Amino acid sequence: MTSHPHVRQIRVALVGNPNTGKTTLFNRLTGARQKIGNYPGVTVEKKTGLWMLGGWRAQLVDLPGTYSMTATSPDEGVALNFLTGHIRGEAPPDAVICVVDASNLVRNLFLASQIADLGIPLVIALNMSDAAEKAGIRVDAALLSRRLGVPVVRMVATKGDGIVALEKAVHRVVDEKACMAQVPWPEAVGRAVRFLGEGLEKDGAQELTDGELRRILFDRKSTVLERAGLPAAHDAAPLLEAARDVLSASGLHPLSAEALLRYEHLGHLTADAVTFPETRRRTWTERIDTVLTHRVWGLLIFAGLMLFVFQSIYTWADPFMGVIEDGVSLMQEAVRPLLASWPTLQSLLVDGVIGGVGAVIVFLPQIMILFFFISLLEDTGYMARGAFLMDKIFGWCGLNGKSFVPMLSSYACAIPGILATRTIEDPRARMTTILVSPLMSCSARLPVYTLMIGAFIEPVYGAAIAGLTLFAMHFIGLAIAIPVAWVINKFMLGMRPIPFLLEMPPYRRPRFRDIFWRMWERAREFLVRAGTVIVAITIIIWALVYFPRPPELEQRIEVVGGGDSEQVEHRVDAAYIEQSYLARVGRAVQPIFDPAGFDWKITVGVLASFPAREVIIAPLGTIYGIGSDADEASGDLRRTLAAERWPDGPRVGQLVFTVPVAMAVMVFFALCLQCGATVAVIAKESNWGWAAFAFGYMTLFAWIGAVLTYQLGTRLLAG
Ligand SMILES: Nc1nc2c(ncn2[C@@H]2O[C@H](COP(=O)(O)OP(=O)(O)OP(=O)(O)O)[C@@H](O)[C@H]2O)c(=O)[nH]1
Ligand SMILES: [Mg+2]
Repeated sequence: MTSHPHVRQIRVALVGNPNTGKTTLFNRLTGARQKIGNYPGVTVEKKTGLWMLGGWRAQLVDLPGTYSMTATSPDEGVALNFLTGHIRGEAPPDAVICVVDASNLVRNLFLASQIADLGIPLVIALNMSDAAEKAGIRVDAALLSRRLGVPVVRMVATKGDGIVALEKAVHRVVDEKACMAQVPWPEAVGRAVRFLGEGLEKDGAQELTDGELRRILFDRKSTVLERAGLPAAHDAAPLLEAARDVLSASGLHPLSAEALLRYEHLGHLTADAVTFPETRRRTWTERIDTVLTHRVWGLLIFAGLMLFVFQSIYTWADPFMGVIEDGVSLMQEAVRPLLASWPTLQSLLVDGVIGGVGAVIVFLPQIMILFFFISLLEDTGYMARGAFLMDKIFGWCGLNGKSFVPMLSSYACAIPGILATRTIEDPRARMTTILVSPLMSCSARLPVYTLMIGAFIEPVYGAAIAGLTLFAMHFIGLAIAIPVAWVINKFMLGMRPIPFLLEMPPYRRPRFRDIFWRMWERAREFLVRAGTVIVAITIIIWALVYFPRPPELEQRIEVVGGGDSEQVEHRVDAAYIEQSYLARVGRAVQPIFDPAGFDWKITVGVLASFPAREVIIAPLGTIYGIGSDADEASGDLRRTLAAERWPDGPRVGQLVFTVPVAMAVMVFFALCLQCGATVAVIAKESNWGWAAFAFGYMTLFAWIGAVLTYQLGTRLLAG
C-alpha cells in the first residue's frame, strides 16, 4: 500500500460469537458509533473503520457474530466470505481479533480454532472479563496463551481495558504470523482431505488450502466450494460423498467429526487454564428469568411494560411539545409582519414552511422517548425475552422464532428490522418476516397517532384511554401480521416450522451514553427529514393550495357577505382553498376514501404521505394554516382540526373529525406501507416483485381497515 510510505497499513477483522462485544470494541478502537445491543445478531453487515495502533494504520472490519464457520444464515455468511476472501482474489486480513466471552470460553474458542485452520494470524480478546470474574470464573491468560500459541488479552471493551495490550498483540502476530495451535487431525481426515483436493483439482477447481478443503468436507453445504472456480455445470456431489466415505470408513461421522475433534482438543488445552467456582450459585439472570419468561407472569409483565411505555410516551412528551409549539408560533408571528408587503411570500414562509415543518417537529419529543425505551429494552437484554414470549404465543403461524427480534426492532423503524432478518437461516421464514415487518408500528407513525388521540380521544375519554388507544394502535399491526404470516407461509412459500434457537443474553446494566447517543441519532435523522423531504412536500402542497387566486373571487365574497373585516378575510381564505388546485385533486380522489369518512383534505394528506408517512402532519398544517385566521393557526393543529366542518355534500355543517374518523385515520396509517425507503429496502433484500406485493397488500388492508373502523364506529356510537 502506497499512500503513506512510513506508516505500515494492515487489515484486521473482528470476529467472534454473537453478542461478545465486537462492536463495542470496534467503536472504542475507531471512534465509530455503530449500533450495540445486548442480544445476538445486532450487527448484520460488515463495517469498516480506521484504527491507529502504535504507528500502524489498520483498516478494522467489524463482522456479524457467528458461532462457527459453517454459515447457515446470510449474516454469518458475511464473516465466512470475508475470511476466505482470497478465493475471489481478495487478500485475507493480516490478522483476526477473535473476541471471546470469558465466561463461555471453550464454546467461543471453537470458532477461533476454525479460523486457525485457515492460516490467518490471530489474537484472542478475552472480553467481558469483568462479568466472568464476578461469576467466579478465572482464566489464566498467560497459560492459555502458551497453550494456544497466540496472545490472549484480558479485556473489558465497555471500559476500554486491555486496549494497549491488544495493540501490542496485533503487532506481534502480524510480524510473527502467529497462528493458533491446530487440531491434531487424525490420519483419516488427512486422507479424506487429500482425496478431495486431488479430485477437485482434476475437475478444474483452483488450488485450495487444507483448511478450506476441510470446510468443504465438514460442512453440509459450503460456500467455499461454490466459489472454488469449478466449471458451472459440474456436480461435485459424488466426489464429496466419496471423500466423506473415507471418513466413515474409519468410524468418524462426517457431519459431527469436526465438532467432536475440535472440542476434544480445546478441552485438553483449556483444562487447567480455566477454573470455575466450586458451587455454582443461581445467577441473577436465571432468577429474573423464572418470572420474566414464565408463560403467564412473563406475558402479563410484557403487556404491562408495553402499556407503561406508551402511556409514558404520551404523557412525558406533553410539556416538551408545548414548548416547541410555542416556539413555532413565536417564529411565525415574528416573520409574518416582516413580509406584510409580499402576501404570497408571507404565506409560503409562514403558513407553508414554518407551519408545515413546525407541525411535524412538534412530535420529536415522542419519537425520542420511544427510542429511549426501545434502547433500554435492547440494552438490558429484555428484547430477547420479548422475542421468546412472542414465539410462545405466535410460533404456530410459521414464523421462525428468530423472526420476532426483527419484528420487535421494527417498532423503532422497519428498515433496520428488515436488515435484521439476515440472521434467519430459512430463506422462506426470512421472506415472510420481511413482508410482515412493515406492519409493526414504527416511530414515524407516532405523530399521526398522537395528533388524532390528542385532538379527539383524550378530550372525550381522558388521559388513561388516550394511552390505551396508543397502545392498541401499536398492537393492531402485530395482530394483523400473525395471520398474514400464516397465509404467506402456508399458501405462498410452503410452511416448515423451525425450532426456536436464540441465545438468551444475561441481563446487563444499560449504558446511558449509548442510549442517549441513539436517541440523538434518531432525532437528527427526523430533523433532516423535516428539513428536506418535508420542506419540499410542504412547498408543493402550499403552492397547490394557494393557487389559483382569481381576484374576482375576493370581490364576490365581500359583496355577498358582510360582517366585520376579520370574518370576511376568513371566508375569503376558505373560498380560495375550496377552489385551489389541491382541492380539485383532493375532490377527485376523495370518493375512494369517502367510505372511511375522509374529506378531501385528509385524502390529500394521505396521498402526500406515501413517500414518508410522518409527512401527513405538514400538509394538514399547511392546509389548515392557510384556511384559518392567524392566531387560531398558531401551532395548535389539534384545535384547528377539531373545529373543521364539512362545507358541502351530504354531511354539510357536520364536524369533519369525529371519533370514528380519527380512529379510521389512525388505522389507515397503522396498516399502510407509506414509506419509500422501506419499499426500496424490501426490494434490495429480495426483489421488486415482493416489494410491490408488500406495498399492495398493506395499502389494501389499510383501506379496508379504515373503512371498517369508520363504518362500525359510526354505527356503534349512533346506536
Ligand atoms: N460486562 C461487559 N459487557 C460488555 C463488554 N463488552 C460488551 N459488553 C456488552 O455486551 C453487549 C453486546 O455488545 P455488542 O458490541 O453489540 O456485541 P457484538 O459482538 O457486536 O454482537 P453482534 O453484533 O450481535 O454479534 C452490549 O450490551 C455491551 O454493552 C464487557 O467487556 N463487559
Ligand atoms: Mg456487533
